[in-house]
Formats: sequence, C-alpha cells, structure tokens
Amino acid sequence: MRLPKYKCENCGYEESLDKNMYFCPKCGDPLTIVYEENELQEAVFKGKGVWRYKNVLPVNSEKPVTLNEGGTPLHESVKLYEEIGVKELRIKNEGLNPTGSFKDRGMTVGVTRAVELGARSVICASTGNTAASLSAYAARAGIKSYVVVPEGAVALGKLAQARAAGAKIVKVRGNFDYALKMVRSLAAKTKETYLLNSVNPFRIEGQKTLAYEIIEEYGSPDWIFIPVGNAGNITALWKGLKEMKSIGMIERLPKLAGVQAEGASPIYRAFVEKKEEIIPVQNPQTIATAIKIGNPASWRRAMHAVKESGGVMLSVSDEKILEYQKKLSSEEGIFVEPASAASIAGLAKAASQNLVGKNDRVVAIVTGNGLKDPDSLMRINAEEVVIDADMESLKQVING
Ligand code: AN7
Repeated sequence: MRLPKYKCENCGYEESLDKNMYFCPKCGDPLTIVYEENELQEAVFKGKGVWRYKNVLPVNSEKPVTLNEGGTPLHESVKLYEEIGVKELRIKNEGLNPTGSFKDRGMTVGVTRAVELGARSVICASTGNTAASLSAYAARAGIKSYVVVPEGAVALGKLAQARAAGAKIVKVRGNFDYALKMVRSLAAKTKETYLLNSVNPFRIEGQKTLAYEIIEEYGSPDWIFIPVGNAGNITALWKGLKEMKSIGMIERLPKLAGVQAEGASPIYRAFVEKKEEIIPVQNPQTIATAIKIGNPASWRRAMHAVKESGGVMLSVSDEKILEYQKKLSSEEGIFVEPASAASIAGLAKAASQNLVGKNDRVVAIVTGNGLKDPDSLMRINAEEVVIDADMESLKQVING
C-alpha cells in the first residue's frame, strides 16, 4: 500500500508526509493530503466515531489522542422541514462532540500527529472553538497549548474551556485575521511549536469524517448546508464526500451551500460577483463570533467545492441567525450557538428563493453547542416571570 502524500490543489506540488509542512512552498496555499484510489477502495471501517475511519486517516499511532469524538446524531427535523418547505431535513449535531464543536474531529488527528512529530507545544489562532478543542486535546497529550484569540470577541464558554484546560491564552488587540496571520508566520519560522489551525492538512483529514458519517447513515442528500468562517470545514466536508464517491459508497454527490454571516462574507461576495479572488473584509462584524472572519484561509478550496458541487454561497443577517437559533431550540429541541444557526437560516433563505425545492432531501450541519455562548439568548423575549415563594403565585402562573 502506498502512503498518502501532501498535494497542493492549486498548483499541483507534491511532497512526502514525512516532512512537517502546512503550506505549498510554490504558491502558498494550504496543502491537502491525498490518497491513491486503491488505498481508499481497500479501506475497512470498524468501531465508532472518527477512528472508525482510521484506514483513511494519515496517522499510524496505535494510541491516538482521543476523547471519543465524532459519531454525532443526525436528527430528523420534526417541524422546520415543513415550515421551510423541503421534503426531508436532517440536522447533524456537531455540538455534541466532546468539547462541544466539530473542531474535535480535526484535533484528535492533529494532536496525534503533533505527538508523532515529538512536538512539545501546539498553537492556534481562534475565534474560540478551536482554542477550546486544542487546549483539551493538548491537556490529554500532556503538551503545552497556546491559543491566540481576538481580545473581547470570544464567547465566554469557550474561554472558560481553554482556561480550565490550562492553555496559555494570548489575547490580541485586533481581530481573528491578525491573530491567524501572526501564528502562521510564527509556524513558518520556528519548529518549536506545531500549528493546529485548519490550514493544517491533518485537521482537514479528521474533519472529513463528518461526510463519511452522513453518507454511511443517510446516503447522499440533494443538498448539504454548512456555516463558513475560515472555510476549513466545508473543505473537509467536500473532500470526504469525494472520497466516499471514489470508494463507491455513493454515485451522486450532493450540492453544497456554504453560509456566511452578512458582515463577514467575502467568499459569498466573490461568488455572486463572479470574481476570481476574494476581497478580504477589513473589519468583519457579526453576532456569530465563531465565524467573524474577514480573510478566510481556505477560501479558494471552499469556492472550488461549492462550484464543483453545483451549489451556492449564501449570506444571512444576524437577525435571521438569531431567529433560527431560537427556532432550532423551540421547534426541534436543538440548542446551538449563533454560528451554527447560520446553516438553517441559509436553508430558509435558499428555499424562499426556490434554490432548494419541495422534493429535496437536505442535511444541515450545526457546528457548535448553544452552551458555548448563552449571552445572545439573554437578549431575546422568553417566557419568564418572577414570583413570590408561595403556592398561590405558582398556581396563578400555571392556570393563566
Ligand atoms: C461553531 O474556532 O474558526 O469555516 O477559530 O466555531 O471551518 O472556519 C471557528 C469556526 C462554524 C466555521 N461554526 O468553520 C475558530 C473558528 C462554529 C465555529 C465555524 C466555526 P470554518
């Protein structure tokens, strides 16, 4: 069996996985890990979660750094599917991963690679969830983690997780894009620390198992809707789907819809304006702090995925994000953070524009747990009363 290797999907450069690399030395794009067709076709899946797909993951360790990530539920929509107007809607609940977001799928593989390389520390820039995930896996591996975050722009739950895990938290006076630029330059200049943003191809490999799980459980839907920030997850989703096709698990690939928040939507803009390059948003703004990203590192791969699938990029307002965050809870019982609700808000928009039809079977990815960022919910109208501590008052409430 031939081993997987690095490949640059932009310019075709190839290199052995023995080297520690993140970016193409020729064109600077993030590298991808590719397999020979027969490596994929001969793969056997057993067990549960991310490591069920061990045969198509690029690490050999018998003892991966794991918290039993993956294997998340694909909930059947009981109400929203009808309200939105599609035949079926399944909601893949990535907020039920060990640290509460999809990042864990990538971190179990990424931190296992870091340990294989003998790294003594790991680092990431983050809007919060990457930091929460990396610090937990680093703690488990017994190595130091550094998380570089935009000061004042990370949800409380995520910061609490990183604090508890013992990460060194570096707060930058600037947004996520500056933080990522800084850790990228650091990783290029030093071998001391291992970079675990989604520009790291091992992260993408772990995250592609999202696609494997959906296909094994549900087959190929007509559409998959996914929130987009730095564009790593949509890249991973498309890679996983294409691998499933080459294995012969599906005949037809779904269309992808990548959903950005209106105030942080450079890929969406390039898509609708049919531009070859994105124009980074200098000062991104959205209540969905997880996807408050103006210069997505993997934009080119995201754009390619969406176009190749025959899908679309969409943008949704903060108002719609909050509306569908509430609806996901009150109509489906699924509590997600604002960025996650972008996928459902995007689906509702696509259906209202007849991009998605009444006969379509749709999967929407919700990426992070609502407990991460409860602040946004404290601003909405909810059924809340304060009563005196006596039975009469309680009876009055119950009886109207
Ligand atoms: C809940 O944690 O970028 O398009 O630094 O936390 O792969 O970036 C988080 C991203 C969607 C977007 N939903 O995924 C970070 C970070 C949630 C997220 C995204 C993020 P990508």
